[in-house]
Amino acid sequence: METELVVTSGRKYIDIDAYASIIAYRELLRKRGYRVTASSLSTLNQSIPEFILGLNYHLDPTDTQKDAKYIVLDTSNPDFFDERVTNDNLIEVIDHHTGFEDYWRNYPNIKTDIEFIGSVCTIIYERILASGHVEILDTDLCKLLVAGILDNTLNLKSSITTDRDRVAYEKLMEIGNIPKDFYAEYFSACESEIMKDFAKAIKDDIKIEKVGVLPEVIGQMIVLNIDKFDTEEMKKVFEEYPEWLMNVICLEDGKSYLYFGGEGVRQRLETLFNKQSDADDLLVLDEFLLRKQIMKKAREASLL
Ligand SMILES: [Mn+2]
Repeated sequence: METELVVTSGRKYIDIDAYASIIAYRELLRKRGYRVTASSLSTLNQSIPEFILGLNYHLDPTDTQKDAKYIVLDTSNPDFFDERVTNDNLIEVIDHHTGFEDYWRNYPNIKTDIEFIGSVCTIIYERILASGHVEILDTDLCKLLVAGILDNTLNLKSSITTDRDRVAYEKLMEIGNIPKDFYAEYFSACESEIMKDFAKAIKDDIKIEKVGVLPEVIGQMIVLNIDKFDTEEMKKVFEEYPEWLMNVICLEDGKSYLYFGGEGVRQRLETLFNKQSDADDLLVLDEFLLRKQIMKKAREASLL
């Protein structure tokens, strides 16, 4: 039997960029004649609200062939790959988180495409375009990719947003004939999803990775308005960790609210950002940064 290709992503939790891009890449590879599925052993986080799950595209079951070959999207750190992936069954990595480019140079048989761009969905859109299969982009597939771009670029307002992301967004909106206010529908659906179980929403998007002076445990949440953010409830989630950081990105005022706990964390963050903290447990950045940007900054600072 023909080898099965499995498109998958990270371990533990995946977000809309991963969810949408693995589904869209499956559609492209299927169109090109491959036997391919898209699946994940991980929990879908709150960036994937119910109406997204109700679209016409879904993940496949995870019981894949024993000799299946894997393609990983939206992460390039091998410690955080879906648990079925090994360096022996892996054939391709497409990501927009930096840090592991050198590592993958040691594996010339594994194709890698790691670019610091707003969203992996943008890369997949470009591949669909380049392969000449734009016809697979129906409204629901466009909505998926647009949601991934909106989420990962913070409504195209984050400084990591590239012109490629903007073009992909505009083209997908046009091809899918998607109403202009789709971003509002998407972000308010995510907010409702968060409010259903606030603590769980935080837990479902915690990254544990030691980078530079940052605490090892880093959470992230995107909110429309900071007033709705319950700091007491949040602190309970981090109680079990000796040190932690929570990046609350507020779309309305364009700021990152960095809450933190643990000895010495305040000073380390003040040094890293060259900015006084606003309280014992809070440092506010004048423009929002995504967690991956904060980690990139810390990684670069540690190399100086
Ligand atoms: Mn992403």
